[in-house]
Amino acid sequence: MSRTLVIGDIHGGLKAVIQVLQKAAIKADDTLIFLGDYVDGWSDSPGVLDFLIALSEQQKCIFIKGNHDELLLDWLENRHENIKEELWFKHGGKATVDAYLNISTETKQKHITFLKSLRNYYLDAENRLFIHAGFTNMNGVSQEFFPKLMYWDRTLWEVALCLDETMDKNSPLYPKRLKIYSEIFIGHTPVSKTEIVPPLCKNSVWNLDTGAAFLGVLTIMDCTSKVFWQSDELRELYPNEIGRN
Ligand SMILES: [Mn+2]
Repeated sequence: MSRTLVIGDIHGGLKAVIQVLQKAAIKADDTLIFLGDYVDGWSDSPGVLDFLIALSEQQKCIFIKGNHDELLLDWLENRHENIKEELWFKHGGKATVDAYLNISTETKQKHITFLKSLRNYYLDAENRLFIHAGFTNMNGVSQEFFPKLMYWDRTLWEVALCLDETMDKNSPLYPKRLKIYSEIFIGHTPVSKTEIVPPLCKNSVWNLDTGAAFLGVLTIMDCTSKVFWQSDELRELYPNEIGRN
């Protein structure tokens, strides 16, 4: 039977993506939904993009946009002069800039095309929402007034985390944002930056960012059965690097 699998924030960790797809024994009829933040952190950001582009030619892949993916697109297109002063440079961008030193113009153009094709969110037939960070509009993503929040927001996860799980859904105090979709799958805000943890579900919001950019691992999960597989620690896969630590 074909599956739908969701993958958390990769952050340049190509070896980890290859590993989790193998562990999950991906088949050609599986649908893969990537939650964004493909780049910045470990040294393989261009390699991750090449890998994802090639993979999408073999099977159905849905690529969501992360904030780091937009930051890279901006850099690739606009070539900032004082890049070292930017916050992006300090938050994983330096490894990306270094990695692009040896990448051809043709490949960069391919990556620009890919980064421009990323979608802000994906809603499936079962009313499950896949989005990098969150949204703020109480009527859902189609009404979001500030689209960038779909890959920058942290309030959706904060609300899901702090909400008492015993609260009655019919209570007037129950957050409207958590009643629109059957489930929401996000990345962006690591469940942990310091240890290996499973993906975390709070009030039907699944957070798949298990800290691959930091001291954690990369996670892939079957959206229906909730069975998941994780990579080795990224600091072991890239022993001579620091990632975003
Ligand atoms: Mn992010």
